[in-house]
Amino acid sequence: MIGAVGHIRLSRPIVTGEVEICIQHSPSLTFSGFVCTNFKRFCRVIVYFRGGGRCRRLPGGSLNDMERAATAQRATKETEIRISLNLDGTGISEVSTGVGFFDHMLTLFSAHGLFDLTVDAQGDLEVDFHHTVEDVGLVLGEALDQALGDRNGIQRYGHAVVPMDEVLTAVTVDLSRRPFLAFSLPSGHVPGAAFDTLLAKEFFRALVSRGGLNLHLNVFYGENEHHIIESMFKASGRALDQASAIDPRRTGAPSTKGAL
Ligand SMILES: [Mn+2]
Repeated sequence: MIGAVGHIRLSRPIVTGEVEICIQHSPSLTFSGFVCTNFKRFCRVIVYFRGGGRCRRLPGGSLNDMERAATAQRATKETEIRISLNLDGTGISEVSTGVGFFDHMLTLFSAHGLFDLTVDAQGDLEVDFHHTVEDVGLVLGEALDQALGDRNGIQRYGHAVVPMDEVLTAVTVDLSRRPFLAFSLPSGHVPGAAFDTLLAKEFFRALVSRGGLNLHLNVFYGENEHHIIESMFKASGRALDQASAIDPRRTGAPSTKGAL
């Protein structure tokens, strides 16, 4: 019965986090028509019912369809950035960083991760791409962390192996809140493009540090710089989509510690 209910009205607005509601169970009680409002960030509502004097969690009673989205921004003397991210989107993006190739990569990330993404970045491109790329990574990490909320109920791990013509890349992610980046290129690879793998590494390093994730990028082989970086962004999108997805069987933290 509860599993079919998408929304529930609460007597007061929820800020964020986990809320447990105990409902007096009666045969005549109907849940349709309840509407939840004031959800600005992800909240998990767990519905219990009272039967036989005890309050019990209903199987499938977690209502997970609350919005998992966030907007983050940052303004310094080097860059001004605003990013909105919806984890449960459809891959729609509007990206403007002033760096064509970077826009192309972030668009791929959104499309293959099925994230809705808006990126508005103005950076000191007269210097070079570095500040803009790194700061977009920081702000995207911030938005990701916010959108994930308490990280309860998520898959936590994700991986994707993605080819791009002659390149094959594997990305593995753990949304552990333990920032770590492993970044491995084919041996002997020499970075060589206006937007090269060293710059891509700066982006991922920033994303990892603010997003609170462990990210392993392994390029097995391939030589074209554009292809290598593209495979990284595509695979990262897919792996992050998997790791951030809600597993309906999981009601708490995806860790035996009890919290991430
Ligand atoms: Mn391309």
